[in-house]
Amino acid sequence: MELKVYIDGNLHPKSEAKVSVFDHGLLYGDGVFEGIRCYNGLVFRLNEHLDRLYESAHTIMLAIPLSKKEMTQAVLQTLKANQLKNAYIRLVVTRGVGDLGLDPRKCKKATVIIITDNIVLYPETLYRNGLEIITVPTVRNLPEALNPQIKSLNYLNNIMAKIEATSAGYQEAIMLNFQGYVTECTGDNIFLIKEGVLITPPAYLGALKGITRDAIMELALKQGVRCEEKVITRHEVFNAEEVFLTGTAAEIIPVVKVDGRKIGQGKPGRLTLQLMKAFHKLTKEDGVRYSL
Ligand code: PXG
Repeated sequence: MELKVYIDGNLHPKSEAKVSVFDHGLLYGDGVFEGIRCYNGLVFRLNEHLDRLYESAHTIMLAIPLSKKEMTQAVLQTLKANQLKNAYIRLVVTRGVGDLGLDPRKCKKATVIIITDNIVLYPETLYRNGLEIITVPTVRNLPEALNPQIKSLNYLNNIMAKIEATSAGYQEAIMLNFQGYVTECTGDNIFLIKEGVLITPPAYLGALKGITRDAIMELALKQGVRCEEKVITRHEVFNAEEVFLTGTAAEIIPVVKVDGRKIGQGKPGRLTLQLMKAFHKLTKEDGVRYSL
């Protein structure tokens, strides 16, 4: 059966799922999105993802033509139509069809797209042995210019950094802000552990407040691990006991080398492994349940 894609209330076969070339999502990256996972019939933290989507939309003055309740139903309907118990969900809301000018007032109605598909994770060996990453030259967007809290369709900042990483032979990259402070990676948040304390950069430096990031901090606190949002430089990363990345797609992935510097013992650390285990347990409990 061909995968079905939700567009504005209708389900279309993947090969026929199309939007207009006049859609400002395409012409200007004018829109917002979310990446969500579901695990064995449970949409992980769907409400939190919808809150973030609607907040992004509110900030760019984009009216989403569905209530959160209707959006939830649309997501579940699409998952059921595709008979998916485990999936990656891509929720996209664009400014809609307009003319060739920038003015968003020309776009009369937002376009709502829901894609549900099978997910491709990092290979299993990377979760066992850890990832090697580098810092790249492209600086993270300034919050005062394009706030990283807005999960907008304009991801060129991250794509530039991704290109720099992959050209150098690495899969992920640390992005610094304009002052040289560590913000996050191209599609993941970054954490380090120093003297047993879990540390992640504050979002105001220019990082997305990840849903996985929130979940990890909650799990750490529950396990009695102290948790701090702290301004850090590469020096703190190089000299951490453990480093890991978090994101919807990657979940938690250990980092064992940064810019050629070995992190800790050069293998996934004890607290990282403990949090990975706790996170996997959480994905079985926390979310919106549905049946096929
Ligand atoms: N930072 C950025 C810039 C992101 O885009 C995260 C952190 C992690 O947030 P969550 O809420 O997922 O814990 C993201 C996640 C991908 C991919 O293919 C990831 C994201 C967007 C698009 C693609 O890995 N966003």
